[in-house]
Amino acid sequence: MSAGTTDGRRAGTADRPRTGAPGPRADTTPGAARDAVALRRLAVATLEANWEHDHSVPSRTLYPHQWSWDSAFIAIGWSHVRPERAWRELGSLFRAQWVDGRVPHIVFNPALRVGSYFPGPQFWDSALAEGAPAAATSGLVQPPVHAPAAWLAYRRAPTGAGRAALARLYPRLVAQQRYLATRRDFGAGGLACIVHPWESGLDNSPAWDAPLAAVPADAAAMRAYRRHDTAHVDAAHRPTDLDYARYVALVASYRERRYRDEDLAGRHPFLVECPLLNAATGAAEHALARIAPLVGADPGPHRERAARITEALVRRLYDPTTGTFQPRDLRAGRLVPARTVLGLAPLILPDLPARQASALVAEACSPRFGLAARMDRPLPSHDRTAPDFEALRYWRGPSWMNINWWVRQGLLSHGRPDLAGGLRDSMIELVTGAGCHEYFHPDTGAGLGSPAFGWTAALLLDVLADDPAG
Ligand code: 9WN
Repeated sequence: MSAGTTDGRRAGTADRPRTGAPGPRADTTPGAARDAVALRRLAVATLEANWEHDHSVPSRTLYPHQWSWDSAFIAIGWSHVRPERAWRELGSLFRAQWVDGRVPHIVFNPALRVGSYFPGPQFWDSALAEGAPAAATSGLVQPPVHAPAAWLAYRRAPTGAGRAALARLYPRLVAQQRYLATRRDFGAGGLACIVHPWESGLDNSPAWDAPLAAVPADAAAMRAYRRHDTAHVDAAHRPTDLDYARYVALVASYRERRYRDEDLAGRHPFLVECPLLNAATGAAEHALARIAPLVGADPGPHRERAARITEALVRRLYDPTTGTFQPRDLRAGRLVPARTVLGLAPLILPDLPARQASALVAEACSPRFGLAARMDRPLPSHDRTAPDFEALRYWRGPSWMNINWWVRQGLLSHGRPDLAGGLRDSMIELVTGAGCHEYFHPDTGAGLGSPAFGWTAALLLDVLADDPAG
């Protein structure tokens, strides 16, 4: 495998060509990806092309900075081909950690021109916050999938350098957990709240429609801004202007308080306990319990916290009448009724009680999501039978590799290799047909959003390597 050409340089300057095309053309044409070798080559070429000095961009066109949970998924991919990059990826992200422990969801590359992403660093103005790093960042978080990623990367490449990287990361991963457990538990029930849909990673999921409806905003407010996303992708495949007006209003509300979490409870218009973010927090404690002995720390407290998070998830977010997990809208004081793929996320927890685990498998196998040992397409992001299911619009229906990878991990840890196998085959088939797209049409498998997308490539490498027949 060739060494990356951008190593050691701050590429991505204003005059850099901004195409999404990675590497040599023959390697990146979906039609060439006929078998596992070609697919692997496609994935590696995509990762190489998105590498930027000390991190990976999710996409050269749509997302040219560093994103938090993208970097975690991408590190898993790097661990298969260039483990040192997995550690650099996580290391660069955690260098932007705030003093309070939050890991910002975007770390901006100062070399890029103004307007390369909306909302950019000027809009976030992280410098006004106490304890923000020197680098410009957003003030929000994303699901903390970094400890599981670090553990998987180390397990894949258990070298001395990997162990040293784990030792450096460990206190930072612990601080991230502490931030979520202490500053974000607005419901005082043992779960962290998201204060913006972007924090869930599933931005315009129908799960957020009800809580977002309480955020006063007008689509016309977007006339004051220039959206960057719709210059690259069909607007019909993206969140609406009204969604964006609300996103912007929520950031403004948080920014006005200099991103301080104190007193947010009574004032901020969006406070929701998300099943995915909290499942990630629980999975992170499980991963930290595996990492702790390697770095001379005690795994006991991590196991205890993991058990408490699982218990809180079941107590606060599991709905026995629907048999799935649903977000809790703290301001409205109720569970959100939409049955989205977010509800399946707690399956990742190995200590999820058998009752809830079987309910989630049944939910995943229902016509809403279509999981089976032989299946044509991976799970969609929303209930296929719901009236607001939209096959083309972002997190309201399309299939995504990271969510399917997540569900597959859960199926493996709950003793369902048959279903995990069906899911794996359908994921590989999807990328074979369409290339490393950001998301996919849930029926036709057509590639949507950005081409050459980082976590699609990374997680493809992971499922390819995990060959049950090999
Ligand atoms: C806002 C980078 C990110 C992902 C999110 C995905 C999308 C950003 C956007 O892209 O969100 O954070 O501009 O739409 O929803 O999951 O991390 O890939």
